[in-house]
Amino acid sequence: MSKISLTRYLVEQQRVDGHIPSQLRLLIEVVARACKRISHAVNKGALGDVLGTAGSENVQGEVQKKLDIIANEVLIEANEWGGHLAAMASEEMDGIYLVPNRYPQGEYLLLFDPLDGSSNIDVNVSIGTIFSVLKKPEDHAGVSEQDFLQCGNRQVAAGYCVYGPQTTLVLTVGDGVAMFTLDREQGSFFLTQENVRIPEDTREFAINMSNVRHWDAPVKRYIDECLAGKEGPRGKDFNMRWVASMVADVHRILTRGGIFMYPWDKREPDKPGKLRLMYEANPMGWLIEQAGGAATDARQRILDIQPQKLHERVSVVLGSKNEVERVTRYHTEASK
Ligand code: AHM
Ligand code: MG
Repeated sequence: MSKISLTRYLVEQQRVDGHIPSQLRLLIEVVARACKRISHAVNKGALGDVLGTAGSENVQGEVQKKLDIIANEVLIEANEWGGHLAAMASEEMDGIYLVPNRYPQGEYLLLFDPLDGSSNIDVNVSIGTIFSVLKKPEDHAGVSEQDFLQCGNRQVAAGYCVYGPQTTLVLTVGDGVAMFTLDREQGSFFLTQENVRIPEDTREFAINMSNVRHWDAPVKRYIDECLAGKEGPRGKDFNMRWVASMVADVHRILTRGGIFMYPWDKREPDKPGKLRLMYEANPMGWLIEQAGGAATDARQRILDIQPQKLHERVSVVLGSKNEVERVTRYHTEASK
């Protein structure tokens, strides 16, 4: 059987269910094309002069890498002229980016973390692009930051592209999760897995263990129990993985199960967490749920959180359903 390209997949989805409007299909294809360009830049590494810092900081006070900025520009350039978008927002831009007047305005809003896992760029470890698509509210003309502040359960498409040994695009439009692998010779993404499912149980956790002394008691309880292994209350041994690229950790979980946690900790008690709600936790949370997993902020479902600001941070617990429910239960029990 011939391989199914991303374009063919989207066209057929549109035909069968009619739930991918043509503007949304265009949007997804444009994002995929941008990811292809980012993938090429990532691959060139030192030969393409794309490594190292850019000497600037983003709105969160993080030092920007050259590739953070390149990826951001690639996504903007690719998306601004197609007529499918009203505005964009990115981890690397303080405010929203309006589609310039010279181009037609569309009905969608695109949010992205152009290059996730920035600390891994220079050391040749997997990194990625995360994106989330919302519809602009129809009750008014123009577009403002307020229009972006919608719960994750309003997303109409979400996905990521991981730049690892293979470049893989992972997508949901609310009808399960599909994976597409980039064929470099043909220059196209081809469907490599459909109906991705995460096992409900797991023996693998992902957390940055160097923060153990800063954790809240329920997080410590959960990890201590995992570490106690066969002899402990869980009665089984656990394995640990931490790539420090959320895309790579989530990709592993979608592939073989597991739990990922970046919880609130005492280092910066006023911040709800490290990761960003709108362009990291929401798209990843939706993908995980669409594959049968769960995603919470350790207390409530991530997708039900009403964002108050564009760059809002959040605690993240996601992956195999039974483990996420356990961690969430430990938190509810502790606050009683
Ligand atoms: P970034 O978007 O600036 O790259 O930061 C997000 C990344 C996640 O991909 C990853 O899970 C986490 O930060 C790693 O943080 P740490 O270095 O504290 O372990
Ligand atoms: Mg990120």
